[in-house]
Amino acid sequence: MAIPPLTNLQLIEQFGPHLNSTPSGGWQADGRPDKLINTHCCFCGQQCGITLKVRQNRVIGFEPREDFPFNEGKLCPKGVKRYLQNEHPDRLLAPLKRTDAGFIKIGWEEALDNTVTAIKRIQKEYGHDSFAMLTGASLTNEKAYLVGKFARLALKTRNLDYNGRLCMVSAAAGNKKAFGVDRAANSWSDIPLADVILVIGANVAECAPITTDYIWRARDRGAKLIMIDPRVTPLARTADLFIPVRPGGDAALMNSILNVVIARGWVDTQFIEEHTVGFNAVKEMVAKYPPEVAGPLCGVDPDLIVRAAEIWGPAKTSFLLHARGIEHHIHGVDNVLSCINLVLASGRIGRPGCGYSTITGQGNGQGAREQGGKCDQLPGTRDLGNPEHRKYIAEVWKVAENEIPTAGSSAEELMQMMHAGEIKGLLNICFNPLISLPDSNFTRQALSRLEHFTIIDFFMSETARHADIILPGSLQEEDEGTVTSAEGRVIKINKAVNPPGEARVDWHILCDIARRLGKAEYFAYQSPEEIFNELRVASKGGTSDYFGITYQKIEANDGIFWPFPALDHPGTPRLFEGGKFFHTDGKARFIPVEWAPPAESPDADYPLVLTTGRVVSQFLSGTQTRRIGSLVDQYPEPLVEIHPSLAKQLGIERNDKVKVQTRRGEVILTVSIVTTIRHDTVFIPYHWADEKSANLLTIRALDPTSKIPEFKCCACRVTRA
Ligand SMILES: Nc1nc2c(c(=O)[nH]1)N[C@H]1C(S)=C(S)[C@@H](COP(=O)(O)OP(=O)(O)OC[C@H]3O[C@@H](n4cnc5c(=O)[nH]c(N)nc54)[C@H](O)[C@@H]3O)O[C@H]1N2
Ligand SMILES: Nc1nc2c(c(=O)[nH]1)N[C@H]1C(S)=C(S)[C@@H](COP(=O)(O)OP(=O)(O)OC[C@H]3O[C@@H](n4cnc5c(=O)[nH]c(N)nc54)[C@H](O)[C@@H]3O)O[C@H]1N2
Ligand code: SF4
Ligand SMILES: [Mo]
Repeated sequence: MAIPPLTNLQLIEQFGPHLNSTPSGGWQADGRPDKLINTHCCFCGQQCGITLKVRQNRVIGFEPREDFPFNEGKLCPKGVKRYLQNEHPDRLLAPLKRTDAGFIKIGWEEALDNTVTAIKRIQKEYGHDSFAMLTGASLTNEKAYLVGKFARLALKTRNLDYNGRLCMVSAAAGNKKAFGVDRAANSWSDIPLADVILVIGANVAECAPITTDYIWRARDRGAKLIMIDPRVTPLARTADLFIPVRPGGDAALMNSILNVVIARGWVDTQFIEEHTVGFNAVKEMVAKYPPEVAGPLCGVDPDLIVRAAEIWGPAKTSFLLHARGIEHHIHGVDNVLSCINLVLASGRIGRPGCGYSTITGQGNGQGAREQGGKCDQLPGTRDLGNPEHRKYIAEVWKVAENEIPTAGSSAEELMQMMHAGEIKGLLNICFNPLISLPDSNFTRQALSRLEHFTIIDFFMSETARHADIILPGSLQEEDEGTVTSAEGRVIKINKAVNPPGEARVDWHILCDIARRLGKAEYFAYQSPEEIFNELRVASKGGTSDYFGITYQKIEANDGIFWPFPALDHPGTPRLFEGGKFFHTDGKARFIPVEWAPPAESPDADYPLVLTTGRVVSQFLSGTQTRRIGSLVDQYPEPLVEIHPSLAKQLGIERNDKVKVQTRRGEVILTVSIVTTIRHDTVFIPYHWADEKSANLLTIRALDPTSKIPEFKCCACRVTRA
């Protein structure tokens, strides 16, 4: 009989904690934990299971959870070091107020009083909508739900939006149009069963590291991997077929692959007839994209398009994955639809090994958009413009329907309204727009024009430097709640420690402000679970139905897949079983998309394409990961990736400083000359601040439907500095 290997925790129990102590690990060899808390990583949407080790109300270490079915003991470098935030010397420990002499510490009473007085004054003078709220998808479902209710009932403003606007909205809009629902079509357990995996616009190895393992498992069975990206990312180096698309070329490329698939008869006619509508319009559209026409549009050798079709077309099972590479565009929604058209035509969805998904970005990228942080949505992914939906939520909230404001503006549009002086006040929890929105110079001006700005954060973010009042909030491990992972799995975050100093749990802060605005009756919660139980009812009957989910059930099952409409429901890891989609007729929609150029194409003045993204050791705006020494060591500053042939042409050598300029601004950074990028494309990771910020360069151009900014391409010029 095989003896199961000891888990790391068992080893530590037997042999002592020195087994896990590292020079930069930060916990003493004598410090045995007095508590072990099972929870999840606070960073990306993979939501790996971890165990936090706690000693005397301090997080002193961690273990990856080997029993959690998603990551099974694996973590990426960020997950390994995430626990170092709890005791970090930069933690905000008391409320701060801006004065002429800089920020000074003040008491909570004074801080909250300042905020509430400003809200009342601004709203009295300029109307309710002149006070906006920004929020983020690192918050739990409970907090996201609370923020949605808080903005609508306590602030009475239409103008609430969230940082998922920079992330998930193109995928969400595309999925809703095609499938009538916005969630990963499959749990990740279908990936290893696929014979072909097509990844487009996703740097899986660096941004969804644990997904790499699922793809490898498929390849161990002989699966073929196609990767489409302007850069040969780490996973792409192992692909069977790599297609170096020019940024912004994806819809032409995907239309063309479908063109060949149709021409060779690799479509599932029965599936199309029984489960979809609109195929003929798509067939007509893609007829305009034979490989020799599409190739030049997307900067790709037409033969590669044919080879992709030949691998994808005849496969028995397949999985298509995409992420921000195709979504961060003014045609982001169209790009998503061009992928879905290929999947639907092949009929390979809703069955074992047959799937499709966008890879969710932030920790609660999925849940936060369902619960009401998005300017046009109510809980349960309900539509703020739909009278039935409004009426239902009004009943749950015990208010009249007309007390719920109508849909407001999206995040970048809100920034434009601040710039124009239409929005005068801002409350921000969990969003760092100064780093993350395009065209940072514009964002900085907009923030400086506010009459009042309060922010709730646990670190002094770059955006917080512009605030009048800073309220110290809580880290993920300082509160409990739920989040919904990339797979659509609702999981439980458990509290390990109390917030340090005078910092407070986020939801207490919001409820306190609501009370001071005279709305105590709607915010009399005693615990996150009480908020969750209201959320369950609010989501009931909506597409993202959580009604049957309880904290106890999540813990007992290592997470639960929505929709979960009743207490005895089995959960839904795979949507669309039996070809049943979420539109009222049960059918999926083919939607034809035409390729169109990006907002800004290269020209004589700015001859290159700039694209931006991530590196494995840093997370988003970097407020959290730029404070963790070992992650900084791994990638200390942004490097400008350019191809050797371009470097030669520009007279640039290894480690030179280069100036990258666009019509918005310029940065001077060190170059990284790599053969893994297209000759005509320049890449800069965006996690850094001030003069190192990639968003000094990017363009404020939005997708007309999703309002996502075009982070993934604009025109630039590179010179030796
Ligand atoms: N290490 C790390 N992991 C993260 C995050 C992080 O900040 N750091 N953030 C999380 C979040 S919120 C998100 S949204 C995800 C993002 O995950 P990804 O979307 O995978 O990451 P990005 O680096 O933004 O972009 C992905 C790829 O798109 C490519 N690309 C650029 N332009 C185009 C194009 O026009 N077409 C195509 N096909 N590809 C293009 C880039 O070269 C890049 O390799 O990662 C999550 N995980
Ligand atoms: N050029 C370029 N720009 C991009 C992208 C790109 O690829 N290229 N990607 C975009 C994408 S996909 C995303 S998701 C956005 C991210 O946009 P950001 O909003 O900048 O993301 P974060 O860095 O998570 O910032 C969130 C802030 O909230 C704080 N915070 C985190 N968790 C909590 C919490 O639980 N409570 C409280 N109170 N505060 C918290 C953090 O300290 C941080 O200051 O950036 C976008 N910007
Ligand atoms: S950042 Fe993502 S992949 Fe890395 S450990 Fe955390 S949840 Fe897992
Ligand atoms: Mo994101």
